[in-house]
Amino acid sequence: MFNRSSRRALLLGLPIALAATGVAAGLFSRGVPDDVDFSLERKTDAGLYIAAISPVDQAAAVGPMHSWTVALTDAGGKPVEAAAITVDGGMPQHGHGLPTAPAVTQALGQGRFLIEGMKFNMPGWWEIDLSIDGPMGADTITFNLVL
Ligand SMILES: [Cu+2]
Repeated sequence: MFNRSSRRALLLGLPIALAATGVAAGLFSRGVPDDVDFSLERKTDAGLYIAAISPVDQAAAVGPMHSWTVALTDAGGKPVEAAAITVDGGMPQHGHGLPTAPAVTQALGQGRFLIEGMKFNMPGWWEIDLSIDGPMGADTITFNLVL
């Protein structure tokens, strides 16, 4: 059995352990960091392009396969007509990628490109990563959304 002092340590330690567990759960599974940028139109990481993404039909939702468009301009706002764009992504808090392999399937003109095969299979914080290789050079951007 516990002597008096170790029982006291146990009684004091239990709430602290519970509080620490709660904080860890909040950090690692629920809360999205305050500095995450959720704008869907932004400069790319090196500032070579401005990229905007939007779902084609309706707001992005968990479940169905759907498409997005990317609108790409140079830093001055002139549409980029030809670029090789690859799509990746995943859930940073879960350590997994996208459940599908979405890809740009056509250039729609005026700097717009179609991404097909996007699917989100669970609620939470998702990243959509674009790698862009165009006339200004190669650049990347990560968009964030919470579903
Ligand atoms: Cu997940």
